[in-house]
Amino acid sequence: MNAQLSPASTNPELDAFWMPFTANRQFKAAPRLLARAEGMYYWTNDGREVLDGVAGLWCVNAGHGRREITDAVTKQLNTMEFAPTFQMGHPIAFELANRLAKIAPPGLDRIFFTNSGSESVDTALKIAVAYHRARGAGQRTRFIGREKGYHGVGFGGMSVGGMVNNRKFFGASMLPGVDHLPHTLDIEHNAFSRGLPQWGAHLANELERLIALHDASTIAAVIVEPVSGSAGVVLPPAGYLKRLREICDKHDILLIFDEVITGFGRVGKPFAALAFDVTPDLMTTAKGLTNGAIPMGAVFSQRKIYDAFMQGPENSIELFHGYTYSAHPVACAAALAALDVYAKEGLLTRAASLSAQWENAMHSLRGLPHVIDVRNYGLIGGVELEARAGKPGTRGFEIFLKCFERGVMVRQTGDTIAMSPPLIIEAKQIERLVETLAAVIRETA
Ligand code: PXG
Repeated sequence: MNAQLSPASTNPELDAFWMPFTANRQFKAAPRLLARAEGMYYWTNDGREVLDGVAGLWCVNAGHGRREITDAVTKQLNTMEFAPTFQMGHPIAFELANRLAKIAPPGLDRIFFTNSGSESVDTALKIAVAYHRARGAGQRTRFIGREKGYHGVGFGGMSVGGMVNNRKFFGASMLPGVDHLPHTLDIEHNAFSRGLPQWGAHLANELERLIALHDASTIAAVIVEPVSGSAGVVLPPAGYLKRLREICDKHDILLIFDEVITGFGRVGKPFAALAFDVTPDLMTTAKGLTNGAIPMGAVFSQRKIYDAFMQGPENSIELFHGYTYSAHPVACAAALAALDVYAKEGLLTRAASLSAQWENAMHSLRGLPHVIDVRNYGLIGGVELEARAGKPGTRGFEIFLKCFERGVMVRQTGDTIAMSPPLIIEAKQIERLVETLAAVIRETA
């Protein structure tokens, strides 16, 4: 193929980096470059201060530039930059797993390390299938995901995910045998709910329908985010997750919570499973695990699942799965230091004490032009705007851009603005975040 090359761009030094989940041409024509970060703030390459309303990308839970993490990483790099964990080990990998087991939801005390949320999801899906096989139910290979779900970008995560744009470009290149629950976003019934919506627990009963269709004996696991972030902040109706748990138990189906964004304090407890008092069989995490400083993910597993693999000859590998960088020593050091900071500053529960103020701040946006819903839980907020006729997403993008110009970083998904600030945020900064967003919403009306 001798395709035509793209035309010369205005910023050729930006051309080589094919940016992820980005409108590359638009970005490169008017780049937004971040150069430095400290505490609650970024600074752009031209020195402007920007309040971080999204913890980087839902990951910098303890705020930016934490010396404790920098020092731990530096020390580890100077001591041992890499060590394999296939048929070998190094002490802080075990130390980290033990530390995580202590803050985990009940029973989830076996930890498998990955390098990202996407890898955590694919790992959990594989563990689910291999678990059933290990106990003689090898026909259980189906997964049930949910519409609007986001579980990363691996083939597994994409297949159980339910965001149309993340799927449609890849056609039928999906895992076979996946079905989806309906999503739980219902603005008609639940607009402007404070915290969890009261309507919609019955949507969990749709799982019974899917089980009746496929038969329980073919289904390995159900995977959901307790709170969806990427789809624009979708909350579980009160009682919904408990109902999912009951149905999974009844049919011997594993329940996987994808806690990549809800993990490590975002919802006022260390994990959403604890906040909602519903314990999954497997739990995927990443992001806040290292405060975003070094890539790392972890899958938390019920002990019964781990134990099911520990059979057969003792010299046989029980799970043929892992990554070169599973439990990378530098990532382990970063995670241990992040956990220390979280513990010392009470950050894994701080969102609970801020959530009333956060909720009021979010709901103060009600009544502004085109605001059709406000959703909040813990330190998560979503503001949904009416789409412009024939131009979905343009209003949301304009608001995102204008907020950035005014020194506040938010996230935009379609016409929803999502916020998830570092858990160190102070009252004044919540005010600034919301006041800026309000001004921009008025201006864009
Ligand atoms: N599961 C969930 C629930 C996530 O939110 C992933 C898996 C994948 O993680 P990795 O580390 O592979 O990217 C995610 C990622 C947003 C946004 O703006 C959210 C994510 C990533 C990028 C942007 O909402 N979540």
